Amino acid sequence: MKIGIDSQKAKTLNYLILGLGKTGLSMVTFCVKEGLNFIAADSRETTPGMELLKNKYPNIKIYSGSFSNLKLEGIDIILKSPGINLYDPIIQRAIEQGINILTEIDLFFSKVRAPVVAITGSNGKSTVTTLVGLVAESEGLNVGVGGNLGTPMLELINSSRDLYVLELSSYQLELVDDMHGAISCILNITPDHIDRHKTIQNYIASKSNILKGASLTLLNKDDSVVSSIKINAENKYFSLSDVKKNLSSMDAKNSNCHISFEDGTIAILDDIILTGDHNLRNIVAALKLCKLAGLSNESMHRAISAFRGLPHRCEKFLLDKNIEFINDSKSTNVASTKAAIEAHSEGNDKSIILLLGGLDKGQDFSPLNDILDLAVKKILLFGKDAGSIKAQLSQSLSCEIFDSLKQATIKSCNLASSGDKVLLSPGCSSFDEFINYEHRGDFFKDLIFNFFNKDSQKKVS
Ligand code: UMA
Ligand code: ADP
Repeated sequence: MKIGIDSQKAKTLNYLILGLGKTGLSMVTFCVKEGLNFIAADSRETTPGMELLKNKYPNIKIYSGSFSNLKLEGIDIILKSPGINLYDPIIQRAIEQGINILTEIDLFFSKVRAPVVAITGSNGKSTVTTLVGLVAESEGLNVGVGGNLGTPMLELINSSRDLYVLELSSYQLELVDDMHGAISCILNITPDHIDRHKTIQNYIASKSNILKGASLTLLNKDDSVVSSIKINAENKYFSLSDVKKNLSSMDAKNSNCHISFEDGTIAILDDIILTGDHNLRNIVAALKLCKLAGLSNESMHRAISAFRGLPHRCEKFLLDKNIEFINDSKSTNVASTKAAIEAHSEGNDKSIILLLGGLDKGQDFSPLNDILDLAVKKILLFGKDAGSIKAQLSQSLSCEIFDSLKQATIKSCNLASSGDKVLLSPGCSSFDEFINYEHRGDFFKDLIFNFFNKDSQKKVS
């Protein structure tokens, strides 16, 4: 049984904040503001967050170093950062000792009264969260947009907010049991983060927590895992197949292709800049969420028509020799690589040169074989797990292994000819070579611009 953080009792308890990254620091600020008794801990000896904390709050007690020596006596509640694994011995020890484990989500809902739209899924979270936020802004609302997207949710809290839009990861949702009337959405579920959650069932369970205590839920009817989740709240579905059915009938009548609700047209398809079915699916989900949140068709139309997509998600550049380069560095799982290939293939013309690799997180790459065979002329594998990925791909595919993304990219520049598409959609995490996916994508872009001696390049979306 969790202790409500807003109860009278809250100020009499002792809290332990675990992890001093972005989330940990936001929980420190929250606790200071609420006058709660706490200590903070990080398993690293020193972190940038720790230094910040020491300067800002010199009197706070900070523990640093292995959690195995951290005593839990006297602690009533642990406030866990998302990066700390549920299976970490300290969490298991706390559970055995009957200590309550809360997260930023519990703290967030103890303070927030404005409506909350909460979005999870294996892919598309950032795109859909951003889009819903842009529609709300276009409506003139004071909207807080963040969560896993970058700004910790506790930093968004402001009593003058009209709406919050949160991207939530499986790490953040792992322990959640009440979403306090949010409008919650699961976009899709495909295997990811199994190294963290141990089984796909645990991963699905974690994502499904977003539905607990929601007032309205929106699920993807076309996703077999998502559509079979049992729900108690009032549920709505979104479906690309339904939209496509409408599109083809409208096509037949030779009228404009558009996305409509019963009360009006929201978007003309030709005005949408993003490419690929996966993005159309994201747009449909975002629009349905906006509708559920009471936003107007006009604001949706304005925001959707202006949205150019986020950096590092199928970001396209047209360089010399009519070669298109696509930076999809945010692709860190097999499903997102598949979506990117599908979005950029035209029939079976095999015009794609794919850069794939990094840390494979134990994923199965064989589901890519069919689309690779159909649409990809050459696969340039790079990074730590290039060898094990190659072993899972069909032998008939043309693959070459490189030690680094740099080598693979230079090869792609030399190889590509007019009409080709060089696609960096690594399907893997980046930490073997880079700080994060942004670092990987920027590195790729710098390399190709230098190769073609371009100071500035023509961005096509
Ligand atoms: N730490 C420990 N022990 C551990 C693990 C971590 O002490 O066992 C410490 C680290 O030393 C570090 C701190 O915890 O000092 C980092 O905390 P964290 O890993 O929880 O990360 P934050 O800096 O708080 O950032 C988190 C999210 N990170 C993770 O979930 C890993 C960010 O998502 C999010 O943007 C941010 O909160 C704001 O909400 C990043 C991410 O990679 C982008 N998310 C994953 C994904 O998208 O796939 C889930
Ligand atoms: P997330 O926040 O869930 O990681 P993003 O919007 O940042 O989602 O996109 C991450 C990656 O997934 C990118 O490579 C993008 O092209 C791809 N992607 C986006 N939406 C979808 C979707 N609905 N299905 C599959 N892949 C997607």
